[in-house]
Amino acid sequence: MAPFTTIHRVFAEQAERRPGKALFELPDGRSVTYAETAETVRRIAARLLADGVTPGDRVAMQVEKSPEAVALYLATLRIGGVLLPLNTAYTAAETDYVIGDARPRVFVCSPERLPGHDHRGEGDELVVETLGVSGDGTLLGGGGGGPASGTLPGDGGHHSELHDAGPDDPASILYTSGTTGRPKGAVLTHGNLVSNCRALLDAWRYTADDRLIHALPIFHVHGLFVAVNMTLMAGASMYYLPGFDAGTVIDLLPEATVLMGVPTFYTRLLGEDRLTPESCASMRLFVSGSAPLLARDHQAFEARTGHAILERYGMTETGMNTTNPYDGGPRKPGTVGKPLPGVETRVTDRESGRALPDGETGIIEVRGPNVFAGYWQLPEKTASEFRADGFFVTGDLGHVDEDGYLSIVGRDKDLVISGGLNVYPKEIEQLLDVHPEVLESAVIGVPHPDFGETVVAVVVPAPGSAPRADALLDAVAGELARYKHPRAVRFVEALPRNVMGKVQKAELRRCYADLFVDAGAGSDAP
Ligand code: MLC
Ligand code: AMP
Repeated sequence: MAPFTTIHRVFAEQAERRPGKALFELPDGRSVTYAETAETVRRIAARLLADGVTPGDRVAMQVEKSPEAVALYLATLRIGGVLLPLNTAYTAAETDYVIGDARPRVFVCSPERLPGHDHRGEGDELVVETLGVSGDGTLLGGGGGGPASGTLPGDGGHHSELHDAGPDDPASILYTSGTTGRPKGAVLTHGNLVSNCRALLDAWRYTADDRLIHALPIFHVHGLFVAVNMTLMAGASMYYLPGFDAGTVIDLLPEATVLMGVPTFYTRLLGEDRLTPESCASMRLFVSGSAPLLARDHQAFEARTGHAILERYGMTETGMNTTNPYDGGPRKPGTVGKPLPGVETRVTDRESGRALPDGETGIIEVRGPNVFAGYWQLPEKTASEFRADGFFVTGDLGHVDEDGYLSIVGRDKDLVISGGLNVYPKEIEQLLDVHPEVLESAVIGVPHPDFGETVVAVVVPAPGSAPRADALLDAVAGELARYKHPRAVRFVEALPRNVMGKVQKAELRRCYADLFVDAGAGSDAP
């Protein structure tokens, strides 16, 4: 067996092997090579060391997408730090919670974010650095009085200086909310990242010849630990976009070979006349994941382009679990394929944990080198999500067909996935329920033509109150990232409950299923 290696070590090797090759192709026509990125990694690593980061320390990153942000990720790993990527849409309250929980040594934020979110008051421990979208800010020494390039302590740039992480050492903590309404940190190890990346490179035949269109955010598993890691490890290049814009992606298709996206990417691309077999002539692979891709969109995409989208299934806590085949079998619409090599999945009965025969629907469980180490400082919560034999209980519902393909048919966890972003109803309900004009609330996800699902709040007014929807939304808006905001509020006299008193969300979802059916992309409450 090959000795254990890490993402940052493979990157360093790639940078030596192909220094002049473009890693990033930017929208303004500039490119950034492997060697240039390696140099930025060394500079940032030196800065982080000077900030006092030691192995195991967390480095929080809440910055706009830039090549330097990827360098910050690699620099953190290079010195044994643990990367804590934060969604740039988080409000100050959401950010403060995560910073307070994970206690990073350094918090790197956008320069624009600094005035509103200066965490320096949280004790001497936290060092705040800034990194702007064009590499400006204190982190790279431009404007914050940091040391100049090339003269930094520890800036040797040799492999021997790379931190020698083991497979079980933490590499990153990704916060994911939960049914409790409080975000919890999923601790991913170096072994998780490398093993999953290797399995995907192999499964999708991803090589140095690939040119990826990267239009995802880099604060989630999909954009960072799938798309970026695969590109770095393969020595490939990426068209690195600030976000998803259908027109820009279509412009790039003739230059590219692979696109990785959430289903909203594909529904939006289908709305473009320029999506044709000709525009996709150089493309070899379209991947979808993070949320269910409707079979109808899969079929429409194939009819329009000749390409069957390859759907795969993953999770923050597990990285990628299953994938449809690249070759050697059909990519079945409505399925997420089979387990990646080394990954085991099974479908069980929720209560007893008994494995169910193929065809029966139950909870999907996963075991393998991809499965995270646990929730940050929550050993009991961690233990409650694992079976005694090491399988992780995903909370997704599914079944396996006669060919071994897994289909996800629903969720046992109370979760809305809007445009590939997770929204936990509890977090919103807790805010609504403390409003003086609200007796109680239930937050649900309903079908949406652009985001797949969107958030709706069903509210029972307090006795004698007649709250207005916009006033309620205003009251919670300041606490919640924009993507979590309910897009409609409906008032009811009482919430439907079962005999146990539990709110029947399935009934509410049925009741409001058509709310956005005819709504256009991006529309708010009809
Ligand atoms: C943006 N908005 C959203 C939203 N994204 N609202 C709900 N859900 C979303 N996902 C808000 C914007 O703030 C804006 O607010 C309004 O909605 C319209 O925005 P837009 O311009 O249409 O959105 P856009 O910027 O184009 O973003 C949409 C998107 C993006 C789908 C391209 O959300 C995205 O890139 N999603 C991918 C998320 C992701 O990477 N998930 C992977 C998680 S990892 P206003 O104020 O203007 O109305 C994972 C594991 C796995 O799940 O298996 O991969
Ligand atoms: P996150 O916690 O953001 O990583 O989201 C993980 C969840 O996204 C999973 O538990 C699934 O519910 C969902 N998910 C990911 N990929 C798919 C897919 N291909 N089809 C359906 N749901 C998916």
